[in-house]
Amino acid sequence: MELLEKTDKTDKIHDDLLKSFEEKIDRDDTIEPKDRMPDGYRKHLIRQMQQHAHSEVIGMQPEGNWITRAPSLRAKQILLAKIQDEGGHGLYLYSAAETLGISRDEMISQLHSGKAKYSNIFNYPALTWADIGAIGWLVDGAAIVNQVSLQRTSYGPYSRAMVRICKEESFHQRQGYEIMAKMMKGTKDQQEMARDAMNRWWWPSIMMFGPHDTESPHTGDAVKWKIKRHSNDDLRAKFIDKTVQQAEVIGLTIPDSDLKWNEARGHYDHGPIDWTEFFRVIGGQGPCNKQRMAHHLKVHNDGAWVREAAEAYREKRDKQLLHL
Ligand code: BYC
Repeated sequence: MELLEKTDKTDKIHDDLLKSFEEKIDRDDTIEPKDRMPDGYRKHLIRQMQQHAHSEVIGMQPEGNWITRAPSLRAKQILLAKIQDEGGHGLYLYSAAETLGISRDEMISQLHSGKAKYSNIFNYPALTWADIGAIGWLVDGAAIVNQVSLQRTSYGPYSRAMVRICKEESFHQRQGYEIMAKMMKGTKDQQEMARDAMNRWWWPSIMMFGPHDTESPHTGDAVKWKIKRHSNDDLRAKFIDKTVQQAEVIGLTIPDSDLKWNEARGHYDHGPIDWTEFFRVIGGQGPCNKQRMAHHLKVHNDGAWVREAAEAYREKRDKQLLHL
């Protein structure tokens, strides 16, 4: 009886907490780190936010490959600033994810073990300077559409990180578009390079939004908890609609013969996406997965002394503060 009463009481507390969480979600209040939240909500966010943070940091690699080969000092300065921004985005997101009770070490170790994912797109190589244009225009362009929607996500720290990130992303998208526009006005070889980059980056970019809604296992909970404000397919359609027009302006053709305006839907219809390729790439078998992870691991290990020094400094400062 004693035990039963206790359980009833515990159940009641649990129900009340769940009710107050759900009411906050219904009112469009943000959920903050010290608020009680269902375990599933916390786990869902830890998975998505760390995937997002890892994407920002791994995404520095294909672009970093071109810093020493940028065609002008201006282009090099812009590229450096952009890559530095991506590192900063990773830091905002790791810090925001830490508020959910996971440490940065644990996130990095999940990345290294393959338990945590990062965006499919960063497993493709940046072969020419036009690829830097395509990454800025298409990859950042797709990321912005997703991130503008995430500005209204229900978890406060994630939402606020997105607001800061979006301000920087629009500059990234423009720098990529500018490179592509310039190349399309250049020599025949430069135009060919731009077309080749467009052809290679288009399909992986539209895969960035994730599987179709009917095949997306996490969308149900994400929409219920207002983590996602728009579905994968809605965001993909938004990106395609605006990018088709931008491509036309600079004389590039989207490599999809099925692409057609659908008056009834108010969106472009597109051809079938190769999901076998998508799952192969996110499963570790893309063209650059091994290289990306080996590089991350090496730099992480090389940087161990920096973390140790920072930790020793923190301990020393904490001791000094205690004696004040
Ligand atoms: N890549 O049920 P679903 C940047 C996985 S960086 C890899 O739809 P969800 C930049 C998904 O994780 C910013 N995996 O999942 C940086 C799940 O597998 P698990 C990039 C993907 O979470 C440098 C399974 O497929 N943006 O801008 O509801 C230079 C089923 O999917 C992907 C982000 O990281 C993918 N594309 O929705 C330039 C966005 N898609 O976890 C630029 C943050 C799906 O069960 N993430 N999967 O093993 C999100 O918004 C959401 O997680 C997604 C997927 C829309 C991607």
